[in-house]
Amino acid sequence: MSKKEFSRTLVTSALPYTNGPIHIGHLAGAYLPADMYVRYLRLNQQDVVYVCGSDEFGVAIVMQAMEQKIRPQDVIDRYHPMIKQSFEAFGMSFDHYGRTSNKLHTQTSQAFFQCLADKNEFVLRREEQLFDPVAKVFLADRFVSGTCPKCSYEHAFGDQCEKCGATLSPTEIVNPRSTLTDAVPELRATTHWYLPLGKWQSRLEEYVANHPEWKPNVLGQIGSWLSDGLRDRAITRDVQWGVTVPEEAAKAAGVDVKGKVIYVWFDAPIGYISSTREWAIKKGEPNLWKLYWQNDTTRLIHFIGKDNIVFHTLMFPAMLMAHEGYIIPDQVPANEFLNIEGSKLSTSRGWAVWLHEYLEDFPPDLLRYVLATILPESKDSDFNWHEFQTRVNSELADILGNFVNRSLTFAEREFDNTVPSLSELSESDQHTLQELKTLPQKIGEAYTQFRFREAVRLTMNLARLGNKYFNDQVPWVTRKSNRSQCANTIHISLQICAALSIVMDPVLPFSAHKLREMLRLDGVISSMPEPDSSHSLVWNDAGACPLTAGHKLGEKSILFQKITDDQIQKQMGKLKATNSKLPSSSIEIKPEIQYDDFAKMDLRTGIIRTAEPVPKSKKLLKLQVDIGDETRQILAGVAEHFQTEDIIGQSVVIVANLAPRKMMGLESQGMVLMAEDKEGRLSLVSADTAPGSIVS
Ligand code: B3M
Ligand code: ZN
Repeated sequence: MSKKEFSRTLVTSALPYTNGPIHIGHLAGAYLPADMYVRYLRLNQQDVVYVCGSDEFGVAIVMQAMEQKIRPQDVIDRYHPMIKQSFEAFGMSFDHYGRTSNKLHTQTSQAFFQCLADKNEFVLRREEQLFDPVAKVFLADRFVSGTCPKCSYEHAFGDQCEKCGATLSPTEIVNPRSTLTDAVPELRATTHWYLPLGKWQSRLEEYVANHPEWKPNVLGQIGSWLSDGLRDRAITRDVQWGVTVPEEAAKAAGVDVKGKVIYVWFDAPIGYISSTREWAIKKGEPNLWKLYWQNDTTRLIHFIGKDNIVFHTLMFPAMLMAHEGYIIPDQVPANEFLNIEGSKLSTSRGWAVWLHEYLEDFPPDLLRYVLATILPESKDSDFNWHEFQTRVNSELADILGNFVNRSLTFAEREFDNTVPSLSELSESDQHTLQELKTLPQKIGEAYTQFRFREAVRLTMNLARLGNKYFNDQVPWVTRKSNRSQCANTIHISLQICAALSIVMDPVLPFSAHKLREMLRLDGVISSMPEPDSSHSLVWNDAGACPLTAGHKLGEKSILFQKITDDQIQKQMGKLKATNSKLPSSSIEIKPEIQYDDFAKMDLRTGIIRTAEPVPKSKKLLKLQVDIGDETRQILAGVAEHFQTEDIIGQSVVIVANLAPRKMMGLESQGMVLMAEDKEGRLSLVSADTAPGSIVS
C-alpha cells in the first residue's frame, strides 16, 4: 500500500506492438487486470483515467513489414484497428486508446527529448557501426546477420545468436551481411545519444526502496538490474522508422538528423503521456492532462507483462526524473506469462488463442472470468480449454447463473415478479444479511491490493453464499407452509443478486449489465469511462440491500450458456491445426497415449560440446551436452553413424528427466533424440534455439 494520500489515479496498460493481433497472453498480462482495477475504482466513484494505445515504431514492425513485403505504415494500419476492435469487444474500458504514429505523439516525444538534451542529460558517443552501402543505411540489431563469434553458427543476428543464445552487437558478427540487401556492410562512424542510467542509480535505488509493497516478482527483477549496476543506454537508432530526433538537438550536436530516430523504448512510454493529452483534447480541456502527469496528488500505475519491468521501473522513471515536473510510477503490478495447454505461448508456432478468433465462438465475459481466475500474478500460469469448460459450466452457469435464475423464477411465480417484503428475520436470514454486508468490502480490499484472483474468488463466494442460503431455506417447501419465511428467502436472495450485479461488474461487465436489466436495478454507477455521477448506487451500496420491497423486476433470461464437449473439441482442433507441421508417415503409429503421459517427459535443447569414443564399444559415443544451466554426459549409440568431429557443436534435443543409467561403466544422464529414416539412417533432432529451451 502506498503511504501517500492520492486524489486521482492514472492507469496505463502496456502499449501493444502493432505487428500482430492480440492473444490471451496479452489479455492476461497487462489488460484484463488493469481493466478490472479501473472498473472497480469507477464503481467506487474515484477519479481515474485509463489510457493505452498502439506502439507503432521499432524494429519489430519493420521486420514484419519486410517479411510481408509491405511498408511499416501498412503493417500498423492493418493491426491498429484490429487490436483496437478486439480490446473494445472484450470491454477494455480505456478512456483513450491512441497510437504512437499520431502527430501529437511525435511532438510530445520530441519535446521530451529536447528538454533532456537542453538539460545536458544525454551523453553523445561517436562510434563505428555497420553500414549497408546498397541500401545506404546503418544496420541496427536484426538488420545484420552472419557468423556467431561464440559458436560459429552461420545465421546469427546482430543482437543475438539464436543457436548459442549469446547477446551480441552487430559489429561482433563474423562475415556480416545486411538482412535488407544481403550486401557486405562497411564500418562507418555514427553518433548516438545515450541516457546515462548510472547517474540515476542511487535515486532509483531510493525510489525502489520506498516501494516495499511492490510485487516480489517485480522487486526481484529490479534487484538484479540494480546490483549489476546500471549502464548507459543508447536511445537513438539509425533506422528509417520512428520518431525523428528533434532538429534542434541534432544541430546542437552537429549530427545529420536524417534517418536518426529515437529508440522505441524511449518514445513508447511517452506514448502514455501523449495518449493522456489526446484524451484531454477529446474532452475539450487540452490542459487537463497535466493534472494527471504533473501533480503529485495523482497516483500513476502501470500494468505490464514481466518482460517490460526494467523499462517501467528504471528507465522511464529515470527519464521522468531527468525531465523534472512529472510524477513517477507508484505501482507497477507486472504479471508473469500465461502458457497454453502446458506449453509456452508462441505466435510463430501458432500456439495461441487469438481474441478475434475466440469471439467467433464465445462471449467475452467467459474468457474474462476464466482468465481472471488463473492470472499469472506471481508465477507463470496455464490456460487450457478443458478448465475453461469446467469453470464456465460449474462456476458461471451452475453457481452464479443458476442462483440468479432460481431467485428470479421464484419471484416471478410466487410474488408476481416483484421483490417481496421482509418480515421477522430468522437467524439464518440475519446471518446471511451480515455476510452480504461484509463481502463487497473484502472483495474491494483484494482489488485495492492488486490481488485479482482473490477478488474473483470472493465474488464467486457471494454467489455460493446465495446458493447455499437458498438451498437451506427450502422455499419450495415454505411457499406453502410458511409464506412470510418464503418471502424473506426470496427478498434476501434478490438482494444478493443485486449485490452480485455490482461486484461482478469488474470481471463480468457485460453479464453484470444484463443482470441489472433483469432486476431492473437502475441507478448503479457505470464502470465505463465518464460515469454519470447522478447515478447514486456505488460499490459500497452493494451489500446494503438496494432493492426495495414491492419493486417490479424485469424479464429474466439465461446469463451463461453451458459449453459442450464439441465446442471444446473445436477449440483444441484450432490450436492443433495451426501447430502441426509434421509430415505424414507410413510407419504405424504407436497406441494412443494421454497428454499426461507425454507431459511427463522433459525435453530440452542442447549443444554437443564434446564427443569421444567409448573404449571397447563399437556403438557408443560419450557426449557432453550443454543444456543451458548444466552440462550432461550422455552415452549415445551412434558411433557407427557419425564422426565425432561432425557432431561437435550440433544442436540436439534431449530427454532431460530420463533416469540415469550405467553403460560400459559410465553414467548416461539423459538421451539424445534422433530421427531414423526408412533406410535406417540417423540424424540428430535439432532446434535452432538457445540451449536449455524447453521442447513441448
Ligand atoms: N510494445 C512491448 C510489448 O508489447 C512494448 C510495450 C511498450 S509499453 C510503453 O511487449
Ligand atoms: Zn552462437
